[in-house]
Amino acid sequence: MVTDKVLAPELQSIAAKVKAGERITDADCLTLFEKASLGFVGSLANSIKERLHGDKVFFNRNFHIEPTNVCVFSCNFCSYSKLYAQKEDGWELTIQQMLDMVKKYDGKPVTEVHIVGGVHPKMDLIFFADLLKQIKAHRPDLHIKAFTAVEYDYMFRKAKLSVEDGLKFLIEAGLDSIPGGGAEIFHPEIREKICADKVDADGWLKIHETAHLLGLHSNATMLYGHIENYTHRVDHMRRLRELQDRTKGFNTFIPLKFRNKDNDMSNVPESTHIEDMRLYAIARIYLDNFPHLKAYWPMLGRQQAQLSLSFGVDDIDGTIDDTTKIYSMAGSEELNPAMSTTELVHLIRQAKRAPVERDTLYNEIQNFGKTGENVNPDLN
Ligand code: V47
Ligand code: SF4
Repeated sequence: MVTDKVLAPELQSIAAKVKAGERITDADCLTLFEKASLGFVGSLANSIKERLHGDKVFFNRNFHIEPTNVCVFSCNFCSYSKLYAQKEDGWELTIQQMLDMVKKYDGKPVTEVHIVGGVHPKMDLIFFADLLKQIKAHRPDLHIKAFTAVEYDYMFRKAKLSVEDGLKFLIEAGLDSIPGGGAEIFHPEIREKICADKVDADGWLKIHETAHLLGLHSNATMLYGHIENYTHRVDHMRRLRELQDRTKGFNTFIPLKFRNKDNDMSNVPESTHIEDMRLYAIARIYLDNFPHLKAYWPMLGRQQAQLSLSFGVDDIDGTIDDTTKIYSMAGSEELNPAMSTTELVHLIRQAKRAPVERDTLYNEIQNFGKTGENVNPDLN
């Protein structure tokens, strides 16, 4: 428990708000970043997580398709992309190759495909609509979570379509929801230094708002732990909280820890584990209108992801099945990210939580229960 007596008055006031279920202000959030210990924010965040979800921790059975790593943009933190001019180093998958990847999962209980990649000038709206249609025709029950706001912005501008018309076109083709990538840090002071040439904050937020108004759900990310300071983090989360107040369309907030291998920011040190956990906890406290907080284990590493379950996190993404390269190329210790359902269940149970398999929209598929309960012989 948090003991009010030994706390600075501003921390006492924040603790009182959290206990009463009240929203904290931007200034409170900054105070937490500047002054609060890991134990203090962790205890508050865990109480919020338990109020929302009890001892449940969610995961899903999913795989990724990365259509290309060729990209017209040049984000300084990106270890993954190859410029269009040097595309001999990159890959470009055909629709048939991507469909074959989907077919590999025939008869397997995956519920989601996550499609995201570089921004290739020749892969346009028609190409991707065709991809979505063919995936849906082959496996109608597979949820397609596809393309970041950065990819949409480029695709729709090239097709000379409004965001609304472009999204409607892709929904018609089979799009089910939108992942949270491309948000990075919204504040222009930082955005101009790390990813100057891609969609700006207003463009990113407009695409998500339009998607929400069309009935889609989406996620939101924040790339943290590089050259941003605490006020930039608060600004980023404020913009997300404001949009969520209007639309309620976000499912999950996903902080993404900056990894510094083989990119133009390799001189910037990575954040410490303590700062990582403090950030998860503060995000859980501040983003009171986000139902879920995700620790993306391929990026954070499985042990840190497990630890984050005590700091407000209620979701650790999914099985992945070694189908993403973004993080291994950027220096994550997870070189071939794949976890069987058995491993995910075990990892969550070790943290004394109850693993719950969900679909993309957080409908519960199976509650495996805490250690020793509901042991299912068919975990894989
Ligand atoms: O936008 C790129 C990040 C994101 C690095 O919605 C890096 O469920 C750290 O958004 N260090 C794409 N991060 C991935 C993404 C995502 C991942 C998992 C789940 C979901 C979801 C979304 O990857 C990019 C960028 O922020 N990224 N390079 C790097 N060096
Ligand atoms: Fe391209 Fe995305 Fe990498 Fe930026 S982060 S260079 S948009 S692949």
